[in-house]
Parts: sequence; structure tokens; C-alpha cells
Amino acid sequence: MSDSLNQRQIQWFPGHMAKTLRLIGSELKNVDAVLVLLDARIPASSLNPEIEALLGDKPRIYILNKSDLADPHVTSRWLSYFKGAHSSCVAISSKKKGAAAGVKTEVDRALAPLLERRAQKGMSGAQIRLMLVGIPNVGKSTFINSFAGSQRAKAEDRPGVTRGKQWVTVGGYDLLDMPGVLWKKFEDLRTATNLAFIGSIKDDILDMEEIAAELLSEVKRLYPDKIAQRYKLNAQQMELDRYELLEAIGRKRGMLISGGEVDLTRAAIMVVDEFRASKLGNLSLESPADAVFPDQKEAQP
Ligand SMILES: Nc1nc2c(ncn2[C@@H]2O[C@H](COP(=O)(O)OP(=O)(O)OP(=O)(O)O)[C@@H](O)[C@H]2O)c(=O)[nH]1
Ligand SMILES: [Mg+2]
Repeated sequence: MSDSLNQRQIQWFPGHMAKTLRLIGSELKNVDAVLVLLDARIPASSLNPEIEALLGDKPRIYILNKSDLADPHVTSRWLSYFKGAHSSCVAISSKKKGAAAGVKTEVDRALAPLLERRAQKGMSGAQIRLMLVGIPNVGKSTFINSFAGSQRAKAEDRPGVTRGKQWVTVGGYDLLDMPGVLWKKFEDLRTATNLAFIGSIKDDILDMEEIAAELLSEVKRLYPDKIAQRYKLNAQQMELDRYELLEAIGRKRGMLISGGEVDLTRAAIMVVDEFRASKLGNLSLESPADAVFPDQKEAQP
């Protein structure tokens, strides 16, 4: 996995991502605040250190999106974590009503000094301009559609859907949708695998059997009951190593090829799809205790 991801670095950081990073830098002066979308299941791994470095002291709000898929107990610990670091943070599901309201409250709070200055100058009616940034597939365009209450930006269940910037005006807000962007060198294997699990890296450059085996091992470590229940595993099967577990699950689902062997590729795709569709239940793969944030990431060799 390590080798296959590292050898293919160039493919997960294609030219358009470098372009997006430059675009974020150049559009920064045109917005009042930045909404940094994170995946609530992996808030640390989905925080792009290169975007962080670009934002400087621009007001920003961290949005833990897809919280409908995450473990609510872990999400509330993340909210405390961000707030403890004096950062604005809100957990939402862009697929549910009310996502925009919570974000608007945070935006008003983060921009209170600016809104005050505008009021004093008699400019209270000026548009609030917000830029959305984040890794591919995190839900930036879906959030904009939820905010607007209509399909204004193209959103699909695969990374790399938005290819250029797009302004969407909704009432007093101008929202700037951006393509997703990863960074050139992941600091550790855990970050890379987490991003692969949630579908931020294109599946066709990944070894899906390795991703599925690793995912099973992580879910087994963090939520053993959920995996045992979903795949009806007995105590003995729970002791299998990660590839044996993938094979056992494939066999249970009748995914066989000629000779009675398990079709591991099919089993792998099924396991990853089921995780992404939250068939195993709500789960979070990272908690604040194992967070590695950009300043710490840079300090690593
Ligand atoms: N369950 C759930 N799914 C979501 C949520 N937000 C977005 N999605 C789904 O995630 C997928 C990706 O959403 P997009 O809005 O296209 O993501 P994006 O960040 O714009 O992606 P790129 O344009 O590729 O960078 C879609 O299938 C959405 O329906 C959420 O809060 N909960
Ligand atoms: Mg998009």
C-alpha cells in the first residue's frame, strides 16, 4: 500500500489540483471568510496542510461535514477540540435540512467585527463572500446546494467533480465553490488510507484489496461489534488477519470464482462501498487523541 500510493503520487495530485491551490491563493482577497470543509469521520486526515498554510489570518470556519455518517460521540469531542483551539467549528450534514442555518450563525460570529464596521459605514447590506475549500468529495458543492435550497452546483459521489471556480449567490451571501484539492506528500500512511477509505482519492489508482483489508482491520480495532454484526462473524473469525477476514467475508457473501476461490476484488469493492454507504453504522476513524495537525505535520521528518 505504502509503495503503491507513493509511486503514484503524481496521479493523485494532478495538474488541476496545483492550479486549484493557486486559485485559492488568488481568490482569497475577494472573500470575507473561508469555509474549510472536513469529513467528520476523519477531521485530521481531511485537513489539507497546504490550504491551511495559504489561508494566513483570513477568518475561517471548520465544517465537519457528513456528520450523519460519523460517530456522534466522537464528533462532539472534535467540536470541543476545535473550540478549545479557539477555532470556529460546526458539525453538519449537507444532505439534511438546516445545514446552512448552523453555518450562518458561525459565519456571523466569526465576522462580527467586519459586520460591525460595515454597519458603522452604512454598508450593512453588502454581500458576505465565502469561499469553500476542502479535499475532493468532501461535499463542498452539496453544501452550496443545501445552502441555496436548489441544485446550483454539480455534485456527484466521486472525487474531482468540480473542475473550476463557480460563484453562487444566495440571498446576502456569495459562495465560491472550488475544486477539491489534496496535497503532494501525505505525512503518514494512515492519512493516505483514511482519504482512500472515504473516496477522496480516485479508486482506479488504488489497490482496492489492500484498502478493503486495511479498512476491515481499522473498523475491527475501533468498532469490533459493528463489524461482527454486519458480517455475522464469530469469535474465531474475529481473530483472522485482515486478508483472511476479507476472504471470509467474500465467502459468506458467495463471491466465488471457478475452483471455489473467493473473488477478492469483488469482496473488496463490496466492503468499501458498504462502509461509504454507512451500512456498518455511524463510525469515526479518528478522534482528537490521535490528531496530527498541520503545524505538527510539518515538524515531522
Ligand atoms: N451522507 C452524506 N453525504 C454527503 C454529504 N455531503 C455530501 N455528500 C455526498 O458526497 C458526495 C460528494 O459530494 P460533492 O458535493 O460532489 O463533493 P465536492 O466536495 O464538491 O467534490 P469535488 O467537486 O469532487 O471536490 C455526493 O455523493 C454527495 O451526495 C453529507 O453531509 N452526508
Ligand atoms: Mg464539487
